[in-house]
Amino acid sequence: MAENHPLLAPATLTLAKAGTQRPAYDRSRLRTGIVHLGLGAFARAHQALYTEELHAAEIGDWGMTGVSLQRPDQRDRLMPQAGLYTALQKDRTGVSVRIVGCVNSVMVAPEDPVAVVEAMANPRVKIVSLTVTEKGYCIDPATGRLQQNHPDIRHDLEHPGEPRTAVGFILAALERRRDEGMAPFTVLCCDNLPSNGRLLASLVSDFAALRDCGLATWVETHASFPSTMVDRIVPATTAEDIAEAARLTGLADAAPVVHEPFRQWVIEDRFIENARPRWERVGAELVGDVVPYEHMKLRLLNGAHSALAYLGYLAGHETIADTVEDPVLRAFVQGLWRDEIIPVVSAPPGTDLSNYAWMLLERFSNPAIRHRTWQIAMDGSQKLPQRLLATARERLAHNLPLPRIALAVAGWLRYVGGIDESGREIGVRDPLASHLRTVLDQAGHEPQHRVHAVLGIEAIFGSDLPRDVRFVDALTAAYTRLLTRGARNAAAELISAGF
Ligand code: CS2
Repeated sequence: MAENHPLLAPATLTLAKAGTQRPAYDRSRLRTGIVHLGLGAFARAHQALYTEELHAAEIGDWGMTGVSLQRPDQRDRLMPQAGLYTALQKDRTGVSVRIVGCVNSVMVAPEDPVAVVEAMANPRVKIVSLTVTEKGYCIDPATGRLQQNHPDIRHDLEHPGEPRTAVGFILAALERRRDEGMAPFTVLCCDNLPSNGRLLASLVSDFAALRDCGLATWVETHASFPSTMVDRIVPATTAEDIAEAARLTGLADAAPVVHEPFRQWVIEDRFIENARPRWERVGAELVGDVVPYEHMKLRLLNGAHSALAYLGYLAGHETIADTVEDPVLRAFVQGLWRDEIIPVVSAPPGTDLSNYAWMLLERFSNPAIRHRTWQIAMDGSQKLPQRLLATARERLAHNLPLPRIALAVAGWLRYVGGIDESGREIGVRDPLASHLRTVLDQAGHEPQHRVHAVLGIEAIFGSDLPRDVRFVDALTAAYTRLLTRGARNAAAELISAGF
């Protein structure tokens, strides 16, 4: 692996091989203005890179403290490197390499939650941003309300000064700031959820109301939760990526990230005291209303990603790039965009949705990005509502057919059953995995019974979809076809039937 290389550290930066971009500013002058909850690969390849590029132009107040809400891994890898890491931008034309310096420190919340609250309450901190994934919000995906019975939320109600959840940390730190007469920070949600800022504001408000009505009112009056649309494809880092980063830079990095060239960040410009990095100088779009961008991205990109993840996995494809190389699944996803999603999504100003979909296919085909179908298939119960079911509802409202969406949802249903098409066990990762398994086991083998049983999970399907005969019939037909014919043939039959 990387034993022959010196470790990545401030003192070894000058040894980086030619062609490696290094922080173009004095890191010792970087003060922490952002606390980021959930500093995974995505945030390090997206928000941190925008911020990094900005520092080359205006160094100062926007260093980042990362907080891991669960495991110590990121801290254990990053802190021996003083927060430095390598970002590899890859496509079919090659790789470009950058060492990133804007992460000042990484904390592990379960080890010292009080210290995390203190870091967030520091008056220099103006922004608390988050990428904690869909399940990190303790939300009921179908209703958008806080799951008050979630064990971690119950914990945070009993121990408000030592929280576990993102919502608990935000409220504890806002409370501290209120008590000390400080302005709140801006809360910047960067997860793939609809109206993510508004949603998080209402979760924090739900939680605050359970604790103290005065605090709830203060948060509602003073805090700000702009919504954002974030986009960049960033697969999980592998051992090969670690070896490649060391080979390219000459420095051993335990925590590189790999990403595609494309990126997009659309942010509602509602920051407390207008205190924010000038991210627009490096390509972010600051807008009044993020909703059209977010609908486009969640429904076209993420909707297609989930559809390809389930059908591709079942058809034996390891990555999204492999899946869209398969002519049948490529035609399937093109039809999904053209015939089922685009007709019911409004385009953001100046955007042509057919071009956008064409670009998505190019991005998905990037052979240098090995984005595993298994990785995207994770947490489907939290992803389906905003990615595929929202489009299904739009189509039903206009009385339009939805055979491809039904096949994608059927793919998910087949997948969470836990056995693949060749009889092998699937490693299903989902907060509802065991519930889904029980529900399906109890339903027996008849496809319509299995569909009926799963549609009964209100947190995923709400109360409307199970009552809509058109949806139930489409899903039952797709699922039956998937069971008898397999994912690839089921998609091929849809295409040859003229859908
Ligand atoms: C993917 C997203 O893992 C997933 O569910 O669909 O992470 C996707 O790659 C990003 O949203 C792209 O911006």
